[in-house]
Amino acid sequence: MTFKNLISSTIIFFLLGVNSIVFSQKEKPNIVIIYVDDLGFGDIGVNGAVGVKTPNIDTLAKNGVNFTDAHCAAATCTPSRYSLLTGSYAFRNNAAILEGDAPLIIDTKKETLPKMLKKAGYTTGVVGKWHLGLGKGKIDWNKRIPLGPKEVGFDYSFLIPATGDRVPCVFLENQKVVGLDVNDPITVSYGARIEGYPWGFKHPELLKQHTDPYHQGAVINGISRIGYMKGGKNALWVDEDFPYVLTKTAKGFIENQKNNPFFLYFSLHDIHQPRIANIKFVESSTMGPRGDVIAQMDWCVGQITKTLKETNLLENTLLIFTSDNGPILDDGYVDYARELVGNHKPGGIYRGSKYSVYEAGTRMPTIVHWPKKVKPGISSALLTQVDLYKSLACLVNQDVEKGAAPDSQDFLKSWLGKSNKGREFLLEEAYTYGLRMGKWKYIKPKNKPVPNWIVQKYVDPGFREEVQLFNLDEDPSEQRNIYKNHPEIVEVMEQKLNVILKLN
Ligand code: NG6
Ligand code: CA
Repeated sequence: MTFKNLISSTIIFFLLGVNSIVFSQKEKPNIVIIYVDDLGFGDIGVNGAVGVKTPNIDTLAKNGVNFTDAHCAAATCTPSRYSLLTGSYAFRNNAAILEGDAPLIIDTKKETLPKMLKKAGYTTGVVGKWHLGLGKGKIDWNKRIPLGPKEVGFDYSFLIPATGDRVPCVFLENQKVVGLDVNDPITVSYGARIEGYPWGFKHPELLKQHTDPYHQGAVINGISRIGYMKGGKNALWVDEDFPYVLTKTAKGFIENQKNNPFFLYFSLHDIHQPRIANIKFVESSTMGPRGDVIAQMDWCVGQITKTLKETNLLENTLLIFTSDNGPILDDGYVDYARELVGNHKPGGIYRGSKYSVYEAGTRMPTIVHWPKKVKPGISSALLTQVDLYKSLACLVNQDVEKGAAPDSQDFLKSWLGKSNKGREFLLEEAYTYGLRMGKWKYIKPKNKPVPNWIVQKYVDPGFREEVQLFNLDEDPSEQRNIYKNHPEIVEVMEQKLNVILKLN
């Protein structure tokens, strides 16, 4: 090698070394995102859970990085998931909680996180809750659904189509209803009441848990849901079996990936309502149903780590454990949980909940575990799930297509615990907008109409007629609105938010 060549290869080596970690196809880490539903910051042992033990999650935290200021994109499910998979803020697409028969909200012409990973040679799979819509108009549940995970970039899918409290109560595998009897076709309605499964408001005697007026549609497995449904008797899910069915499917997907790096988006139903723990987990916490399903969820996490260990894949798997939005107590079902027993704080010291713009709405329990590359520790970097797209693209050394992931930024080093650098500005979407700038938290005055059922709930959505500004270093629980003392900070943050929202 000539001196000149040596110099240029050294430069190339350095450039690569600084910007990315380059892997051969065989060395590429598997990527698993375990996405829990409605789990709050304080609901896991390492973050102070009181009434329930989460040994499997705590082990991940102890051997990985536990993040204290990492956020989902929004305080509800569909918007957060949309942002995770597209690297785009949910407001850009008006993404909001979807009904069970809503069309797919992800543009299939655009690159997504799984499509990007496929280009990098990954086999991709999603197991669990979807809630991003399916098809493009009225769905025929008796045929393969034309638009869904496949078109979004997943090679394999096994889904709860929307939420556990919405019809249809069936699983979809690769966009077909599992176990459907063609002689008993499925019809679903979110408008007119259709005859079929009895209606909750007419038959309270059939119910395992009583509900608010919004959850009184089709009664299936003793639980009344949002929406009406007819047919598909053989295909109905049993809520109590969710942990086993989903875990077994995720396990199967992992075991099938012998020679290829894979991306698994394991999207649990727990701890969303209806909270109907399997008998194995009933009374496994001191908090009643909400605690029991946390224990059940922890068991699912343990099954995934166990499978990765047994297949010798744990060492080189980047596992991200987190949640889609903050905690909520009874969200439609009266399950007599003792959620706050022993001073358990679902949102930790943070104010708010699911649906709320205060910190507990989006500050998520977040753990990154990758024995081969990540050193155990705690990180206070200010991070958002919107950035996983570009950070993972950097990890696998894959370009992001032009126009894709417009809001995503590369924070790979921080996600891997190698830097404490976080976002300069971080958007928190709810029924109004929150913006973080270091220790400062700005909340825009009320901006969208809020559904009545949110107002009726015991949650604190956070919108006010006036601006709110908190100093989280001194006041992490957002108790003292000090916007009048800091007009200059308010101005900077207001302007930045306007730029993000492109109002200017
Ligand atoms: C709300 C439901 C709530 C829950 C939520 C979605 C009512 C009154 N409430 O609309 O029960 O299903 O949607 O939760 O309809 S999420 O975690 O998927 O965002
Ligand atoms: Ca959720």
